[in-house]
Amino acid sequence: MNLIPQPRSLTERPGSFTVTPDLVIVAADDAQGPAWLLHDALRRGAGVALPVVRDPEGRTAITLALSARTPGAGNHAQFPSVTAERYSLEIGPTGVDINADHPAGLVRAVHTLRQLLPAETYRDASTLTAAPELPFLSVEDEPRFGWRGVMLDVARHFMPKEFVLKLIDLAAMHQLNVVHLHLTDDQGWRFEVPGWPKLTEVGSWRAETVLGHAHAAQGFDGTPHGGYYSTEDLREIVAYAAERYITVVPEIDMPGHVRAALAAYPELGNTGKSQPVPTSFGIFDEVLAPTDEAVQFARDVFDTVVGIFDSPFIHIGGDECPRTEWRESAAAKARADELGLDSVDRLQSWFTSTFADHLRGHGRRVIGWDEILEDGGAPADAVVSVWREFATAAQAIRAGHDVIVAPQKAVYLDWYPSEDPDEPLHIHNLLTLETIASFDPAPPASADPAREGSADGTGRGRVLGVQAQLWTEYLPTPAAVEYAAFPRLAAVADMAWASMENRDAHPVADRLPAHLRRLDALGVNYRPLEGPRPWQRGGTGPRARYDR
Ligand code: TNX
Repeated sequence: MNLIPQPRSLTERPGSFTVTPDLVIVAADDAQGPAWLLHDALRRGAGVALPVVRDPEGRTAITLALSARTPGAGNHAQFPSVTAERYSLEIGPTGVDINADHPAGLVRAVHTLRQLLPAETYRDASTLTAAPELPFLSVEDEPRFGWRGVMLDVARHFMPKEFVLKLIDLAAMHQLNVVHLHLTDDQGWRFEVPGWPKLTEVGSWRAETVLGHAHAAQGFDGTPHGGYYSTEDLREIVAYAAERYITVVPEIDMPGHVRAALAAYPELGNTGKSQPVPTSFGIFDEVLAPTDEAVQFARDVFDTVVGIFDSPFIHIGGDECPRTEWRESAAAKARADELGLDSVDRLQSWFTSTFADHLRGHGRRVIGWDEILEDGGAPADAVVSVWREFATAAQAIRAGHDVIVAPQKAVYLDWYPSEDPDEPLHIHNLLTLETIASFDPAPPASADPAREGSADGTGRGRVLGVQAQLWTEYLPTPAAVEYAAFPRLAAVADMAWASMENRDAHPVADRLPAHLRRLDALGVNYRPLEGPRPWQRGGTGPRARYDR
């Protein structure tokens, strides 16, 4: 079957069910959304427009049913929860039966069903010459982790809205349920905030971009780069994801990585100095000043964000925030004293709590990169994205935090996919498919924290799940992002969904060749298993890797 991710249990039987135009899709009111997703997929990819009905009236059917009713449960009411996503799928001579407790589970089943059809059905128009067949089988499925994410950095390089929607589709196909958008960074601010017009007028574009790697710059390209999403664009992205039971988690990176905001409003910084949006990449000393104005700015930003995104979690960044400017600033020292902090280094912790309090008032929880654990730490309800060292996950859990496992050595898809000197420019290091396929995201001291609800028996912190990162310093276009993402993201999706036992029994490497036919049909610029095609190589210009 070559399903990715591997379902929890799958039993094949001899025979197959033919998808013919006289079938109907049966769904009660609460299952209509998933039913129409299936309808749309079959109409486009298989050329059959099956009626979606409430009563089969004796016709052969694909039936989507909710076994335990969850009246009024919105997309996010049960997120992240593995039980909301479990489903059963039964294909036999009398039809197809899908059951789940929650519509999210029905959507996951629809995506499994789609993978059971010929790969050609992933095309936007049917190229089939015969009615497609579905193998007789039964699947009982449930994810290992309730948070299965992919982060796209749309700040370093702006990605068109169409590509964000495509990534949501690709996430859905791989049974991921979180698309995290890194919306702000030094090199660009990507959405509108009422009252702060210069964020987009000034902060959303830079004059040019470094050619080659920042550590071996080959000059600058002389071409402005920028873009931002309108509020309507973001609402569309959120709604599109919600139809697929995917949560869009917005990230506003503060108090560091804010040079685009400071280019727009230098008064929010520690020096007041006006500097343009940076044209190269790295970690900059310029950070928010610990002032009332900066806090008001952050509140206005978060108030806008919660009006657009319905995610119960809002990411506040918090990574790579040098203390250099605070240490040199008399005003920052005075503010730290006034707040009773014994060092300016603790100002980041104060920012984290201030943001968390504000967002809690909106009924949301903050997530921060693992630096929020340092110099005074974060409120207990803050979720920690563990990115530097995997071992930090266990520490964060012991400190009472829920964690998202996102270690660079296992899930940073901006790292090189191979040691091939012909690889196109990536940021650095090496992350192979094999490394991903063998990584167990459960921290030691716990066999399966997702099931126990606690990694250390305290009943406090726990692993919400796993998330891959696509940082785009050196992935300037959707094609470059697709090359870095696939097929490695398929292995991440398998890691996040399937148990270790199931992954050992069904190595993802065995399923990838068939899966790549699906990505071919979708027109994804993936990296072939044997290495880059000639036109995907770095060549000898600024897209060549500089470390070879
Ligand atoms: C570190 S991961 C960063 C990003 C970079 C990334 C490159 C994290 C929280 N911060 O700003 O883009 O490394 O791999």
